[in-house]
Amino acid sequence: MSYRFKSVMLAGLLLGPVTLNAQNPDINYDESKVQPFAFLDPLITYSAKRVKTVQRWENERRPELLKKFASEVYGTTPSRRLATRYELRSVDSSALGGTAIRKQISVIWTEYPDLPSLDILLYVPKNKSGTGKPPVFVGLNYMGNHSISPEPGIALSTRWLPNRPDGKVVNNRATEAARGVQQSRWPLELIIAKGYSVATAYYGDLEPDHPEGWKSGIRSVLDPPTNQKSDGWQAIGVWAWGMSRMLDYLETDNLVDAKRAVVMGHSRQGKAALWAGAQDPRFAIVIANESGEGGAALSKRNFGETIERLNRSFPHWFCPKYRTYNNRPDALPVDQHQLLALIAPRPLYVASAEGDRWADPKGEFISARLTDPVYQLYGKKGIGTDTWPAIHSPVGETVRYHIRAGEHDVKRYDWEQFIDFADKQFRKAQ
Ligand code: GTR
Repeated sequence: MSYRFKSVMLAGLLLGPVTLNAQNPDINYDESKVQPFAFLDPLITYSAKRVKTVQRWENERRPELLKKFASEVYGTTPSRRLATRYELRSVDSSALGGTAIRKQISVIWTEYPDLPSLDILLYVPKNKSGTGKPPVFVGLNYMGNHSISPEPGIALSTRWLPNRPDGKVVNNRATEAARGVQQSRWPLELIIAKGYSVATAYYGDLEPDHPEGWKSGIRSVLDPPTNQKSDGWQAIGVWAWGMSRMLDYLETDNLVDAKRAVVMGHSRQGKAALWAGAQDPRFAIVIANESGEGGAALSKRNFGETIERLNRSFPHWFCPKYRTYNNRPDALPVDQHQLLALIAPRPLYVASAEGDRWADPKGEFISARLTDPVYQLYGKKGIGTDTWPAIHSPVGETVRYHIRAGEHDVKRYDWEQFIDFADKQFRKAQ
């Protein structure tokens, strides 16, 4: 980190004259009220040594940061592997108007027949545009596999789902009318036309998203939260783990190139995608869309959602220790740019939306920018500029960032950028 950059950060981007009540902080949306905060250098170890080589980063600093994110933020991922069996439920070789193969595969947890399976929906392009097997986007969806496309061959999820005011999910169960309700977030035609596969699954297959959800999810058998360990595994960690299990399956499927797997998540799934990418180096590219607090956004920058709000609204997402930082993010021994840095040297995309101030778009940008010194260790250029870009003007090379007009959502524009980024990165790697 150059001195110039540090001083620009501290003087220009972060300083503000107003003091907030530390006991009762309000949500701040005023850039002039952003308080100065400590910058945690990703390249200085907890024993105050400066990391100057890739070797030291990989052998010492990266592992100690990973451990800290587990003990302070996301909880420790259980190391026990669950035995699995893959059951092919359906194959349609003329899906999406004949352009794609659609498969549905259930991951069965063989030791626990009562545990819900993880139901993967996979689309593979029939028209291979590049050489070899197509790369694959991997991501969890919010409303069931049936929500990403109206194709009637997709099994309607029978799992617990949050009710919808439009009546398409009633008594926490999907109705036929729920088909395709989130198709705008998954522009399959575009993705397939560009030569990419997509693998998705409903995140509630792993753990329904409410405080009691663990009882019918993976945690009930792998690590029940009953004794409240301070680094106990929680829902974000479970979803991250689930994306790695999807990748385990994809490694066995000859239709896709699992070495070119792109983990992508939006919002809470953006948080999970980052944690998955940090822990599982098999993900070749990591994309976090509007992941905000506990995702890409700096925790110590008081803008938008706070740790306290996050833990209050979603007590089942983060480990108990994280709650001790409610209202005192300054005491956290990590900040989220260090999570992003754990992705290096792999390509990383951080995306924000102008109308999504809750997620602190500028805090997401600064965080991405602060990974640059780690990418530089590998001879790679990350974001490469201190200037927060204008709307629809992506910046950066191996770490890329954009801010889109509009609200908190995943839009076609976002996918266009992600695909373009993946194209460039995979071309470079050839
Ligand atoms: C919000 C939460 C955010 C983000 C979002 C989402 O309510 O406060 O951190 O995760 O949900 O997942 O849509």
